[in-house]
Amino acid sequence: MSTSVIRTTGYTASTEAPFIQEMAEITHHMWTLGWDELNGGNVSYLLDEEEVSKYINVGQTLRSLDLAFPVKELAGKYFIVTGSGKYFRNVIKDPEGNLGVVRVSASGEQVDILWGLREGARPTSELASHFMSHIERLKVDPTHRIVLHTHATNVIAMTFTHDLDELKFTKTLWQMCTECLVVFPDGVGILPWIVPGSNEIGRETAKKMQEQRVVIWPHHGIFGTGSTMDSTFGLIETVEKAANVYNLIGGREIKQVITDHQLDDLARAFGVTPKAGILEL
Ligand code: 2HA
Ligand code: ZN
Repeated sequence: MSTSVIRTTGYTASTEAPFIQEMAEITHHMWTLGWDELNGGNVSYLLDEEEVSKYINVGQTLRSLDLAFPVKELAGKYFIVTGSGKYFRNVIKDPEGNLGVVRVSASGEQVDILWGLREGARPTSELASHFMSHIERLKVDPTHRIVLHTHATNVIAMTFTHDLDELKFTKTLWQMCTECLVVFPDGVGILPWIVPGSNEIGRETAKKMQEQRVVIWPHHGIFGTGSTMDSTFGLIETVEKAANVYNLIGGREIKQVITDHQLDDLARAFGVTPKAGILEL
């Protein structure tokens, strides 16, 4: 007999679901990077009904929660999300206690919890930013699936010492490692400091997501979006790497840089269009 949970409903043991494993893997990885201390960070991942229903009984709602912000655009959509107050460190050993699969109700005013979030747990405190960002990214990219928020250490540090003008910030990141421009030609958006967990920060984050896939919250962390876990994590990892190089340089004298013309050559070679207003050619 296998030691995994055998359900009488005919569903495969749900923790075998690839989307649950991906969530467990990525949260563990980010925790080991030191980005997600305590309950820091949150992830949401848009799923297909067909994929969810292979592992979870979508006909059975465990409970429903009211949303403080209606998301009619997401009605009927399924997501796997991290839980509010839950630690990334613990997801891998207890996915069902720390993650949840939810479906947005037909009115867009509630979420139905279908799996996980055991013992009354709630979806991430940043659900407004996640859901509103999903709405905006789906408008510009139908393959969009993932919103990932993490307290990437070097990005946070850089928001203390660098000008927060997003064009200047983007240019510095592009200059730190040659391939940055290729990975995020759309640049990074930057919000002013806003109280986290609020609908306001959700709205402002989503507004920035209309133009780019990365939004930085000064002195707090970063939001990245994408169509796969690999590409979304890779995007954040690349921004964090550039911020790391910036911090390593610190106040020391810079003797040479990647010039704007070299960045332009790079963009042409890789067929990407740099965000306007940054390169001076
Ligand atoms: O507590 O990261 O922004 C989770 C967070 C809030
Ligand atoms: Zn945070």
